[in-house]
Amino acid sequence: MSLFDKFKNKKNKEEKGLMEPENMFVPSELPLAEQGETEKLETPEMEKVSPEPEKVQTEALKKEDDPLNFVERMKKSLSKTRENFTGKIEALIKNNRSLDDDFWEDVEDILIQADCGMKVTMNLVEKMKQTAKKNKIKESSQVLNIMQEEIANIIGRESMVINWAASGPTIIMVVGVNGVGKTTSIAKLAYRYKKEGRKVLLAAADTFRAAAIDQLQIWADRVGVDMIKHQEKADPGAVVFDALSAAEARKADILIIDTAGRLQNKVNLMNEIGKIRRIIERERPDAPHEVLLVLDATTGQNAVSQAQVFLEVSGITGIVLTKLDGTAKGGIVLALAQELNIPLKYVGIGEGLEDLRDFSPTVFAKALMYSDKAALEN
Ligand SMILES: Nc1nc2c(ncn2[C@@H]2O[C@H](COP(=O)(O)OP(=O)(O)O)[C@@H](O)[C@H]2O)c(=O)[nH]1
Ligand SMILES: [Mg+2]
Repeated sequence: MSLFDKFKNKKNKEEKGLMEPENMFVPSELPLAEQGETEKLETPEMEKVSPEPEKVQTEALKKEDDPLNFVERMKKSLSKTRENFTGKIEALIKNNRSLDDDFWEDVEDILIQADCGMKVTMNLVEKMKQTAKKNKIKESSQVLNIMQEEIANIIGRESMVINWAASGPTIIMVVGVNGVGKTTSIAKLAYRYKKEGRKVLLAAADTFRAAAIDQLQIWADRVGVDMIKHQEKADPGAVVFDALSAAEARKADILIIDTAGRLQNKVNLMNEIGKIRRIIERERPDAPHEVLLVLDATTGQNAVSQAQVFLEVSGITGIVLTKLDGTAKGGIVLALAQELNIPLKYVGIGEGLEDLRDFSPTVFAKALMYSDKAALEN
């Protein structure tokens, strides 16, 4: 049985409801611990995902001077995915020069392994077959070009920008489970908007641990923007309320709100996000202007399940996909585009302040599919 068939079987089981729904989510990232067991939640695993500010700052300083251009930088950060995806297709082309059924089946397996997901794989291979037929292509070596175009088509819309407020501060809420890169992405966004000449204010509404507030403060100082904070365990709603007034009073152009990603359980987490949202809506009927869901590319298909949970409750307007640099599972970009009707707005490609880029389908497809010509020759 090919890998693709196995996947199909699994998918059929899911569709028939044979799998436990909790298997679809990532329990380790949203633990269903008992209420009040806060001690238990402060696990070493949590420490592992928090950056050491010193190290991050030095890294950031180094990377700010990165001379590589956009496509080159993207190529570099996608190198693991490229190896696992385009590299394997190149190897296949070398071994199978004709576009027969075996060839397409092997392409399917490669796409599944790169976390493109079932729908994308079926869709992509079907489109490639059609194009190959239409253009009377017989040689497998031409498949890479077709694929690059089809990938850009699947991902769709080009350069989705932020929905700026017509007047007053633009309010951006940032949500996602613990460790995905919310705080780091907020720092990167703040850095970028400040560089564009906008006045940025941050709100530390992840009051779950003192360290989370400190971490955002370090970034705020580093970038040189103001931040509104309360004590650890304070009501996040109160932080947001204060931040909204401060944003008006200080004539900020943009307020970015950090939120907690780990509460006692999923219901608590969603309630807290809902509450913050309602406070924003009450104070500013036109806001929040963006609710950005941060997803970690290294979690592969789990990122899709996470997104589905958040989509149910929090009115997500865009996705920030982090850690593309650290994964061979970059096919997740395609799965997210296909499965969710939410634009991928930014991608994280490193730990430095400049390592957050506007997402462009064509640049992504180009960086992923660039062909190492030598690899195709003998
Ligand atoms: N390599 C890489 N690491 C990242 C990226 N974004 C975030 N991280 C790291 O992921 C870890 C968790 O980030 P953090 O912002 O604390 O996550 P949060 O819990 O969602 O706020 C930190 O070590 C970050 O440096 C990225 O795009 N690439
Ligand atoms: Mg955080």
